[in-house]
Amino acid sequence: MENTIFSFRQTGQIFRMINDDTVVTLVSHTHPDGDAIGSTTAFAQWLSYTCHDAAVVLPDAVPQSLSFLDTGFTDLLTYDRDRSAVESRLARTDLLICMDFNAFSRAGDLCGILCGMTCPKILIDHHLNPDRDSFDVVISKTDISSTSELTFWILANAPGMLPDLGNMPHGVCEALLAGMTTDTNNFANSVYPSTFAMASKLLALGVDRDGVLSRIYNMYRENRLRLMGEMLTGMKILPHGVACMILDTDTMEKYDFRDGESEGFVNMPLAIADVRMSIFLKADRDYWRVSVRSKAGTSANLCAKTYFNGGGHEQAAGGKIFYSEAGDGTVQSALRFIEKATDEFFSRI
Ligand SMILES: [Mn+2]
Repeated sequence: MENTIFSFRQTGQIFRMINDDTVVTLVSHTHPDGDAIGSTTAFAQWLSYTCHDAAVVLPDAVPQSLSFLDTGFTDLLTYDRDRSAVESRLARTDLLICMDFNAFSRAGDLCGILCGMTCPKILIDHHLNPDRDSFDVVISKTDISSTSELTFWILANAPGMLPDLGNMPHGVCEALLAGMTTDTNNFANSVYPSTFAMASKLLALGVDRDGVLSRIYNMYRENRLRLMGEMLTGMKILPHGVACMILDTDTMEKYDFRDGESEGFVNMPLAIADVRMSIFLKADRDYWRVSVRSKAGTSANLCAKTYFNGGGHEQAAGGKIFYSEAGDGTVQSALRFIEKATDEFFSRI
């Protein structure tokens, strides 16, 4: 039976870099999402299962809504909570595997440490424009649903994996399914034939998809839905079919907002026929965190890259608008900034 759709020539190279006593640390990006946490914990779990010393390090805490992915099977350390543990882990790391981001700058406060590490570094990612020069081995594929899917095909070719994947641990299967599900918005975008093939194989292996879906989508606090209502009520429709929603600190306080609770909000305005692009802003330290989603034919990536100090995928990207760029930190100035930027963007193309 043919069990691998993709086999990367680098897979053998990666596993040859991991000896019995290699200390492997898997790292992902700031504000980790389901794909970041799913892919790193799955890979770490496979390495532990095959008797290696593996741990996951993230710049920020795992949001409550995704905490089910932190099964405790391997260590998961976050730099915002436990700086010294992260620093000592990275200091004794022999091999760094960076997943679901394309450059060290996406690792926030960890960026400096990661850049300074002299051990071999591997990148496994599905974003555009990977910083190849910073890594010894790069597996970068953009026409794939998620890093979790990429990880699935890498593990399918891992030494010791049975041809029918029958020894892929249950926790690995669940984490990969969860990561792919969140990145595709439950099979709504970035879905390829390989994505269904992966899902099909995982189901055949007995993964409880209903359980995974229920843990991802049916475990939110009431506040998330109340906040969603307020965001949709306040949504602005700007010229050129641009929808904009802004979450400021006052509104966060009103709903006792917790990290991860605005996940998916940015997708909702695309349900409106005339909306071509949806932009969601969330207040952060001295900037607005920007999420951009677009319908086919409009490049969220180009818009985020040109105007919001960011980028990502063609239809899903992110970035930052510093309060100083927008004039000040008020909602009104942010809205004016978005209106001006998108007017220029759509007038140019
Ligand atoms: Mn991803």
